[in-house]
Amino acid sequence: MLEGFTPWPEERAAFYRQQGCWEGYSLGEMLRKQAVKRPHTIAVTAYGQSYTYEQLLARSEKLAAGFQQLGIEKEDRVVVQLPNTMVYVETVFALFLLGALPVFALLSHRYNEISYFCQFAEAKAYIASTTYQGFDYEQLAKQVQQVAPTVEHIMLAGDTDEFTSLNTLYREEAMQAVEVTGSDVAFLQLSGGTTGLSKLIPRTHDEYIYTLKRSVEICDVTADTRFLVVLPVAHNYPMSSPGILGVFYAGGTVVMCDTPSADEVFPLIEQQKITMVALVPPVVIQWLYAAKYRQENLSSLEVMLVGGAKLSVEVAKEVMPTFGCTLQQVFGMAEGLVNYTRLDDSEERIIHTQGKPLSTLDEVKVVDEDDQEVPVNTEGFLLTRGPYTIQGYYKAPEHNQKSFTSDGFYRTGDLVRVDEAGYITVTGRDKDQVNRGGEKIAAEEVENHLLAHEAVFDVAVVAMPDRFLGEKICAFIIKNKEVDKKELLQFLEARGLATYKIPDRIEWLDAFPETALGKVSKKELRLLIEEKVGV
Ligand code: AMP
Ligand code: DBH
Repeated sequence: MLEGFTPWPEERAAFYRQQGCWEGYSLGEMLRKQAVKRPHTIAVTAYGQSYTYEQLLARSEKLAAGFQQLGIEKEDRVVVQLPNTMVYVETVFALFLLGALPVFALLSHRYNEISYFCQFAEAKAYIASTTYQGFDYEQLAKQVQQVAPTVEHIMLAGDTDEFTSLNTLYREEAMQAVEVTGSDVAFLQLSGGTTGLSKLIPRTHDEYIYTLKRSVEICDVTADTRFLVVLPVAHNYPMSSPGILGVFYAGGTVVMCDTPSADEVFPLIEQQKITMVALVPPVVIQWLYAAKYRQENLSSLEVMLVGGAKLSVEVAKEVMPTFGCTLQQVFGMAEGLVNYTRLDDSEERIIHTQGKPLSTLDEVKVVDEDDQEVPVNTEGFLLTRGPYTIQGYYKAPEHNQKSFTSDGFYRTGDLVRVDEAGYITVTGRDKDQVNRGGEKIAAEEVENHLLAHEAVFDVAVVAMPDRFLGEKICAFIIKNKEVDKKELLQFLEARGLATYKIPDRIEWLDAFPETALGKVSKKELRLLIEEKVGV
């Protein structure tokens, strides 16, 4: 078993197997099954290139053979940082077939994050593009290589003199079979994090495939589904709720696009007869606006999933009349629990709630400060346990003590209300995080970087309301010598902090408001900035 993975208690594992949730096969096997069942159906279309299930499997196996020749083996960690492209899909399946574990980095991650993932996961390889949207990942790879001695291989999509080009790795010779079972860890997903750096989340094939199976049923994904992925595909949401993997599970077609911008996406929806999309709230707002002036025929759209951050009731109300499709709210987390409104729910429910758990075996508790359950329809902290919610973060025993109860419930850090029918409304958050349009940022991580600047005496990072993104990052700073905003932001960039973590606003204070216990009152700071921005 993978070191650093918190195993499931025997009894619960046996129960989930007996209930038929865990079926014992891997994501690689899932693709193999589809290649036999529907070899000639198009699995993926990306920028004019399409592969059938049979071709996708063949490409992934060839790449797996190349990885194998380099020495990539079962349980080796491989940091993958690729855009929404065919290569992404092939790479991820090649790793699944080998039982190697992709660590799903985002394109917006920089030196700070990538070097940490490589070091912490003791990655054997790092896979990225050469350049993408103006950023030089080859240069980043060079920097990472200096500080991550376990990284033996750097493979880039594109031409490279310095490193290995992925193009050169597709082998004609068959890969050697590797036994990968359902109980093996499939990959390491990232948590938004609440303290310092992101935690890594180990998910097994069994539990992940179970979420795909249920998501496909709930979202009515079939072999006729044409799913457009516009969000960064490495996120848990577009990957699995139902995401590209759910579509592969059902034998449908994934169409890839690397921007959610309506100007590019609307023509694609029309041409490709897209039936399903998964969006975050800011993108919905942009699309609603674009729908007023754009002329494309979007009538093929049947379902629009929206999740990752709270969708406001006002925006939710406009979706169905504007796009003529069903809105499906999804409230999930890379740690596990995923909730959906159901397609046949009343409009009232679809607009006002974030849905109910995907499985009847999900256990959901809403508790007060003392972990005592509160009555129905009362706000409290959401705890959860179930057939696909992790038992612990990867190699984080101390953090796990805090994030899980002694009987294995995950403390989500979300404030919710649950109604008589089990439908959840997200009402707030009890974690020190900013949710910037679906991207989660741990306040402490940004604070630590700012504290490293000599002019910063103290800092507190809080969420500030934003009409479009829902929340943006505001850093309150007490300085001990002259410094301006521009210098601080450049400082953060030079430290290699991911772009989405750079504060949107800096506010100077002489002292921080304090709680009765003498701690910085972030609540007061949030009120202060709310008043200032007046949203
Ligand atoms: P992570 O743990 O980083 O995968 O982020 C998951 C978190 O995103 C959840 O715990 C919520 O705080 C937030 N989230 C996801 N979907 C929604 C949603 N539909 N409404 C409100 N918050 C959401
Ligand atoms: O925000 C998330 O992490 C998320 C949202 C919706 C998620 O992981 C998911 C669905 O699976």
